[in-house]
Amino acid sequence: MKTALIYGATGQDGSYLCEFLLEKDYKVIAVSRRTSFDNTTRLNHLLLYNQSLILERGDVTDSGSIYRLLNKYKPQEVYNLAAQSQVWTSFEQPQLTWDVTANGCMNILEVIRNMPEADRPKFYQASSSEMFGDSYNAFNRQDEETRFNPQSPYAIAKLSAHHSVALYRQSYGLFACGGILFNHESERRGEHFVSRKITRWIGDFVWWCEKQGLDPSRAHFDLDFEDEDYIHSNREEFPKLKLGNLKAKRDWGHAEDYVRAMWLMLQHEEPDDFVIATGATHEITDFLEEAFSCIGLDQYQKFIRIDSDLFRPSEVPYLRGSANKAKTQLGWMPSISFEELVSRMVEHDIIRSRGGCLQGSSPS
Ligand code: NAP
Ligand code: G4F
Repeated sequence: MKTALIYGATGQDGSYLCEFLLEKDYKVIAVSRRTSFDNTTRLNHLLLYNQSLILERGDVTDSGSIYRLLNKYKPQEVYNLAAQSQVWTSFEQPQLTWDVTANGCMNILEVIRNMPEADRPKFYQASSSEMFGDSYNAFNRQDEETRFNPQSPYAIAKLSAHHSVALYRQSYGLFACGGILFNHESERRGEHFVSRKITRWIGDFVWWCEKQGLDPSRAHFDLDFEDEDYIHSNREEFPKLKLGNLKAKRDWGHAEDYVRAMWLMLQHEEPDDFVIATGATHEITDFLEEAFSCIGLDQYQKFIRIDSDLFRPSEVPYLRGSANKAKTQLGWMPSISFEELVSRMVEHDIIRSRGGCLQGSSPS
C-alpha cells in the first residue's frame, strides 16, 4: 500500500484528492492546520468510514512540523495544495500570502532534500494559471512555454514556488512536478470565488422565492427590481448579487478532473511541469447566463449589482490553456463540460439552501 501525504487536504482540491487516492487504495495522511473552528467539513464524510485516512495537524509555515510528519509516515508521494488561495485577499495580506504560498513550498522542498535519497517522496506543487497574468501566445492560449507575467501578490508567490520546484528538480534530482492548473470549481468550491458566489446566491434566491410561494422561473413577473440594492416581492426583500469585473475570461473545469491530473503527474516516468486546462474560455457573464438559465431565468442583469469595491488593483483579463502536453504524455482529458459544471453547482446549492444534507459540502 502506497502512502500519500496532502497539505491543503481540507480545501476543495484536497478533499477530492483524498477521495481519489483512497479509491486507488492509498493510505492518505490529510494534514490540516489548527483553526479555532472545525475546518474538516469537506472531509468528514470520508473520515467517518475510512481507516486508511489519517488526519494530522501541521502547517506549511512550520518547518519542524513538516520534518516530523514526513519522517513519521515516510510517504511515497507528497501533494502541496496549501495556499492562501484568494487572489483578492493577497492584495490585502501580501506577506501572509508569501509566507504560506511561496515559503510553504520551499519549506517542504528543503525537508525532502535533507531526507536520505531512498526515503525522498515524489512531490506535487499546486502551481497556477494566475502566474501567466496578462500573457498569452500567438494562438491566444497559455501553455508550458508561455511567458509568466504575474499580476498579484498571490501570483508572484505561486511563481516563486513554481521556480523553486524546477530548481530543486534540476539541482538536487528531486522528483518534483508543478501542475499549472487553470481555474477549476465544484460543489465544494470556497464561497468567495466568483463561481460559487453566484451559485450560492441562486440557491438562496430560489429558497427565498419558494418560501413565499413564488415560482423562481417566473419570479421576474412578480418582483420589483427598482431598488439598486434589493429585489422586492410584495412581502419581503432580498439583496441583489454584488459582483466586480464581469469582463474577465476564465478557462473553467471541474476539480474532480483536475485532481486526477495531479496524480498522473507523479506516475509519469520523468518529473516535469504540465498545464491542465479545458481549452475553452468564458466571460463571467457567460457563467451568469448559464447559471441563471438553470433556474429558468434569462435576464441575470436584473438580479445583480456591480460593486466597484470588488474590482482588483490589477486583473488577469484572459485565461485559455492548452493542455496538449498533458494529453499526449499523461493521457489526461477533462470529462466534465462547462454546462455540466455550472448545473451541478446550481443544483447542489439549491438543495443546500433548502436545508439538504450534502456530502463534502463546504461550511456555511
Ligand atoms: P482552497 O480550497 O483554498 O484550499 C487551500 C488549502 O490550504 C486549505 O486546506 C487550507 O486550510 C490550506 N492552508 C492554508 N494555509 C495553510 C497553512 N499555513 N498550512 C497548511 N495548510 C494551509 O484551494 P483549492 O481551490 O482547493 O486549491 C488547491 C491549491 O491549488 C491551492 O494551492 C491553490 O492556490 C491552487 N490552485 C487552485 C486553482 C483553482 O482554480 N481551484 C487553480 C490553480 C491553482 P483551511 O481549510 O484550514 O483553510
Ligand atoms: O473566482 P475568482 O476569485 O478566481 P481567480 O482570481 O481567477 O483565482 C482562482 O483561480 C486561479 C487559477 O487561475 C487560482 F490560482 C486561484 O487560487 C483561484 O482559485 O475570480 C475570477 C474572476 C476575476 O477576474 C475576478 O475579478 O472573477 C472576477 N470577479 C468578478 N466579481 C469576481 C467577483 N471574483 C470574486 N472572487 N468575487 C466577485 O465578486
